Amino acid sequence: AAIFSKTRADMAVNQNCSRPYTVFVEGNVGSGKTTFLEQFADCPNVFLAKEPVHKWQDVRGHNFLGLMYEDPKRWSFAFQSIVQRTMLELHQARPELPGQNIKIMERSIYSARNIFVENLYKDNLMAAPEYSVLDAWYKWLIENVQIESDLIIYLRTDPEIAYQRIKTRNRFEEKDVSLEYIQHLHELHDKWLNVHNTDVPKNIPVVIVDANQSMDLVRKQFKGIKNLITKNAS
Ligand code: DCP
Repeated sequence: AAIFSKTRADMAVNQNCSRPYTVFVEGNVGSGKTTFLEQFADCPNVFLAKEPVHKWQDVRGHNFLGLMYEDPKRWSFAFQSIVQRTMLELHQARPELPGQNIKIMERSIYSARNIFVENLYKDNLMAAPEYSVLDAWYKWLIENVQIESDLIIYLRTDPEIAYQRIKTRNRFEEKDVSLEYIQHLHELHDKWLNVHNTDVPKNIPVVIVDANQSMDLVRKQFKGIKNLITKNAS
């Protein structure tokens, strides 16, 4: 299948049947993660753990996503603290219905740390002391909390395409996001999942999907992935 530019998915056998086969969907802002997850909405054996962007937009009446984009130097630490906690909640969430032997998560605590926190720090939008606090929490969490993972699906887009999609969908908080910001996020995703594939989580297979095409064509590719996930989970 030409869509898999790199796959070690054959290794992705579910070692432990007492927990769901767990997939993280990763990719730049605007890469199509939400569309990908929608493909599984009607699958009775899939538990979807969607990223709670709406929660970040209303934390006791405060829109932390908006604050982060308006003034990242002031608010990115607070925002990423919230994200790290909500990602942990998603990692701990258990399937809600009997028979759900697959869990598909939008992003993970790994991308929050290795992509977004890293990028904010590198771009001087987060101060070194704040970065070290988040990093200390992150390290403690991944060492002391069991974070289940079996497969990563990387929806890979050219940054220009992700940027165009962000402009088209017109999420209010993202109105001033620059192409440069999206390029930086792209480089970090690639460094993490495409080029080196080192760092955490170790030994997890990565399937890379070319998510540059129109959403209709990308949807067709999803069918192959869906079969792969179902096969691995059974
Ligand atoms: N975000 C962030 N830091 C994180 C996670 C997300 O700054 N640790 C921001 C980036 C986006 C918004 O939150 O403005 C949502 O990001 P995602 O890329 O996770 O979700 P999308 O809805 O943009 O994904 P897609 O377009 O692929 O469906």
